[in-house]
Amino acid sequence: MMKTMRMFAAVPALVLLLAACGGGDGSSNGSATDGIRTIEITALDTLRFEPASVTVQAGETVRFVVTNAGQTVHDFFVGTEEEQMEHEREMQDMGDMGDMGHGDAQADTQALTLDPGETGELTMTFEEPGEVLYGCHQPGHYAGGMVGTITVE
Ligand SMILES: [Cu+2]
Repeated sequence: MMKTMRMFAAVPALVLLLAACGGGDGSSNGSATDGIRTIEITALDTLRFEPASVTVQAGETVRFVVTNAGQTVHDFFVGTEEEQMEHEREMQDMGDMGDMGHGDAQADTQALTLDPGETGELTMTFEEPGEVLYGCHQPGHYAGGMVGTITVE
């Protein structure tokens, strides 16, 4: 869809737009109203995401708004099962460096690390039908079942 592609291109430009416009155009301030669907997800200390599964359309750009409702740090890492396993290994290798250690650039666009009570946003486009996962890679969480499924139709 043309609309989807336009929105995807607009995301990196948002900071520039905000800097340049300074809020003169109040009627169109909203990336939130520009057709990007928002999916709210809550991370819980029971090592679960609520909801545990979501469905998106192929080519659709969605904004995940993730709230950590727990008392401990949780991650929201989006990737295939393979990427989840790889990320899990990386996190284990980093050991005590812990949550500040997401070294690779890829993780920066696919992952949030949320303190207790914190809410973060991740805007992504899923191009191909299939199954993608969102997992928490704090120690023991992914193994404990803290993973959800994104079905791309
Ligand atoms: Cu977690």
